[in-house]
Amino acid sequence: MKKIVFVGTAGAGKSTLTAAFDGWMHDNGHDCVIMNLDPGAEELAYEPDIDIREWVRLEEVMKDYTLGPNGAQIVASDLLALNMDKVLEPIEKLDADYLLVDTPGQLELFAYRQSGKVVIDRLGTDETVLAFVTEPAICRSPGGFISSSMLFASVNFRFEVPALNIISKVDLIPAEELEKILHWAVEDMKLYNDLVDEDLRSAKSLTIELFKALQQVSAYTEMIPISSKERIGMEDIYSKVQDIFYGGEDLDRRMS
Ligand SMILES: Nc1nc2c(ncn2[C@@H]2O[C@H](COP(=O)(O)OP(=O)(O)OP(=O)(O)O)[C@@H](O)[C@H]2O)c(=O)[nH]1
Ligand SMILES: [Mg+2]
Repeated sequence: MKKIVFVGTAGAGKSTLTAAFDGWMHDNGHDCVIMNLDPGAEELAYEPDIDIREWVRLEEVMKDYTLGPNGAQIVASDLLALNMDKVLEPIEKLDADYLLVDTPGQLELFAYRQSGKVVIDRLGTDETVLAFVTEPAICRSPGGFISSSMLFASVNFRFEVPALNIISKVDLIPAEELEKILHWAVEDMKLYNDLVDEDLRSAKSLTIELFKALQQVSAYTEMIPISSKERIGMEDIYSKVQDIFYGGEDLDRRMS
């Protein structure tokens, strides 16, 4: 079973995309199941086949450890790592080609504490692709784009599995603005010129140095524009995932 793990900044649209992509997969005859790894999720737009909340719930962690929401997020993140055996056990019984994994909003907890690393290692690095989700509110300015690219590079560095760079909620921005962002991702000199023109005051020289560092490690990579609301870009995600796992050959065609 191949795994697609949706990670990204808080509120970027990971859960909504998990639901929309699941819907698209089923409508197009592809087989997939969903795992929710967010212990704090209140309402989800999908029905998870495996749900961390059966073992760890943020509200209960707050009560049991007498913690506020932030402290409880940290404990919940560590409990997630400790409960991975139980969470992964049901996967064996699920018969599907793809597992979609929705992760908690606190990217820094998931990515930099133990939990994310344990999850990815246990899912199997050879069978896993990361779907990094950012949104226009974060990356619509050149400086914001650099920050988002840093996060993308950092998640890549941490997990060492192939990653897609997804920009969500594109229904919220005009087409020409989206074009500009997508251009930055593949033409770094365009990004550089817009960065130089941006009014960043004292942060400018730092941002330019970061731009260069990211350029050196080839962190600027093509972005996949999607809107879960309007179901745009789902096929693009699927075909990129196919490219990664099968060199572009469609699994369903391969099996038939
Ligand atoms: N316009 C628009 N809104 C979206 C889209 N995707 C998600 N949203 C909205 O963005 C908000 C956050 O979406 P979620 O899917 O909960 O984001 P998340 O990344 O799972 O959030 P956390 O798990 O809390 O970090 C919700 O209000 C969604 O309705 C989209 O494609 N278009
Ligand atoms: Mg979510």
